[in-house]
Amino acid sequence: MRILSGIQPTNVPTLGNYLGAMRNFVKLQEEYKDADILVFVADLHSITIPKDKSELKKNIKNLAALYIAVGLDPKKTHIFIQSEVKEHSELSFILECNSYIGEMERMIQFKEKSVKQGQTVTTGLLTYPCLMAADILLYDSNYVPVGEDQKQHVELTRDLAIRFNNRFGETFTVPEPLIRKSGARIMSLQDPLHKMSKSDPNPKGCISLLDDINEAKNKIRRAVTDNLGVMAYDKENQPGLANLIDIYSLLEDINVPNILEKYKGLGYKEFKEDLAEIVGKTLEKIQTKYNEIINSKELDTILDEGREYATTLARKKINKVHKKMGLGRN
Ligand code: ATP
Ligand code: LTN
Repeated sequence: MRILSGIQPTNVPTLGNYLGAMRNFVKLQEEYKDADILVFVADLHSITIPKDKSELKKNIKNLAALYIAVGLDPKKTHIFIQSEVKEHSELSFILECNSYIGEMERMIQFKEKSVKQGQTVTTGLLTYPCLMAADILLYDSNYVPVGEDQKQHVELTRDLAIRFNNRFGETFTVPEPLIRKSGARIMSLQDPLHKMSKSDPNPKGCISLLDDINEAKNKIRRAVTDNLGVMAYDKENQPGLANLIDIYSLLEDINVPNILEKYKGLGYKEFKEDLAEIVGKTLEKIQTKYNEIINSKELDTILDEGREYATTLARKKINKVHKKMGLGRN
């Protein structure tokens, strides 16, 4: 059984990325001991919206180091950089030729992101789901852990796999998305109706995994709540507080009723102070490991191993695809 996922290296990952994605990869590593797990840095995906060269370089390396810093064990999980395995681009083009423009235009993420881009929407932003399908299908992935927002792309991947198999004969495994119910959506600390996002222009709303620890704690202390003053979990009327309770619950592995019981009769201040400490400790642990690895030879060795492992699997699959379709001489 194979599990595969990736994250785009745009800015530094946030506490939302950690709780909604990265930490789940670590859990899967423990839960599915026999699975073959591949986790990659989706750098080709990130250039669908043009990026500054040196920023991109830095973010790619940071994300790779953070995968290890949050607990991915390179002995169990193969970690690699997407653009270093050329077969991703190769299969992506082939899938573009087996999909329809209408299918791409229907993707919710394309609609949302293209509105934001105005006149400068790249062709790559439109064909992005074919690249994501290539990432998944190259490795016969059975399960793809993603957030709710990526479900539609995995469903499209299934359609493309089934279509290709019907047309050219059995070639690809049809994957399934793996979506966790809790921790799916961490909200901005300044605007709890919007999700915490790496590209949020307001840095106070978002905690990055590499934030200065004291600054991060202050962001929790200053998080927007409400003036009701009652410790309750009410997403509609107290969305800011509910978001903080979610973060607390996920980081400490305590359920919501137990948190409410613990802080019954106390003010937000005590609760926020404790949460600030918890967030601080989490970041400290991650950053200690990150600092150890970021400039080490070990990181390069891990990424080399990941690239070699992925390339072997991907090359085999591409050769099969060429044969099935009649490309090349063999
Ligand atoms: P961007 O702002 O660049 O679009 P993002 O921070 O929204 O980025 P993505 O790169 O789109 O994050 O997502 C990486 C992974 O993190 C996905 O699996 C996504 O579902 C998850 N994720 C992103 N933001 C959150 C959040 N606020 N809460 C929980 N999970 C999140
Ligand atoms: N599109 C995803 C990142 C991503 C991915 C993948 C996730 C690229 N390729 C393959 C799972 C499988 C995102 O923006 N979060």
